Amino acid sequence: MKMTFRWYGESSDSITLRQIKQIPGMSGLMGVLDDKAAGEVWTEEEIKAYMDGVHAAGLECEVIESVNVHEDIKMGLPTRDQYIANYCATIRNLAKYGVKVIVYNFMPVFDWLRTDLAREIPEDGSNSLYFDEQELGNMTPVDLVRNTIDNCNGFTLPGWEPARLAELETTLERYKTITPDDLRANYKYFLDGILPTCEECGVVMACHPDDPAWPIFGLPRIAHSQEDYDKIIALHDSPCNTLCLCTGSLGSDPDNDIPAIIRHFGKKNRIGCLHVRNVKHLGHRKFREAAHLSAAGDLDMYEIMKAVYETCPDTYIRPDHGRMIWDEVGRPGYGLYDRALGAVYLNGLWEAICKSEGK
Ligand SMILES: [Mn+2]
Repeated sequence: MKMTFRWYGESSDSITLRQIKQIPGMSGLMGVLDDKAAGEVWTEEEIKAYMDGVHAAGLECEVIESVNVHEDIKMGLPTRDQYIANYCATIRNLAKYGVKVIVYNFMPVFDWLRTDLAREIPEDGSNSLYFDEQELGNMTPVDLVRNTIDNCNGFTLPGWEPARLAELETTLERYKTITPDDLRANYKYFLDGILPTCEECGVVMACHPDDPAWPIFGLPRIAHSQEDYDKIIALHDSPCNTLCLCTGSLGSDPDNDIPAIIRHFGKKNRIGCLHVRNVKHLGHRKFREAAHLSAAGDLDMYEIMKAVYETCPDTYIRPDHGRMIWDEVGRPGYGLYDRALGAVYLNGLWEAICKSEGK
């Protein structure tokens, strides 16, 4: 297992590579080129400049996140072929600089959704991302987007770029006629278009789950349960067609048994990487993000790490969204302190599991 950390790049992250390097047991990044719009080719020059900086800091970058899929691909528009060709070019360029896993999602319009980006946790005065479907009931999609952009402390969050959301109403209108099966058919077209390139370059695609793990605003969503992922894997049978198992996203639905899902896909060698974090259920479709420690939320982190150890021990893991603690100001969910605590905690569990197995 390699422990990694999400980093947005020098110009758009409050955290430095030096700080990341100082977290015990940190091997490298799950990186991203934050200024690239969905559908654009990531050029060799841009990737090289990013990688040179990462390597100079003594870190690796074998996983890249948020190579976003253009909306035209998800909607199955005729323009999709050009965007798929661009995506293949990006895969080739990333592979040249040592990338082994690309994390993406196939969620229509929105990336993750929350109704509050800084809900205070009464027990200790820290705050974290929060979702309550009842609060959402009074908001239109445009309200929610405005609310999210206004509360990001000046940072842009992945999937929430203002430019991408300019045509929000038109896009939402178009999706009204797209069923989950239509979306899956468009997904298959995308996978058929890119997976041969992945196989050729030795890169695996890892699909991030819907977050939260249920349909929102009537949009089709097809990646939030074991059953959904069985269907995704069946769309194009390739070892490069894997999932990014995000415990917090899938875990927002208490019906998802996370260790069982890890074992199911780990045994099939279909986990490309994991985001590991905890979540606290507060009622029906209502939750907040918790500290990584098992006792702080509703997921059993020991069982999660054990399932990884048993079925996909050579994977990449990163702590996921953290709380804001110790008066840190930063990108909601992506501060330094709580994610660093998460990483060392997960490394501690890993060491204990390895030693108890005599390794
Ligand atoms: Mn995640």
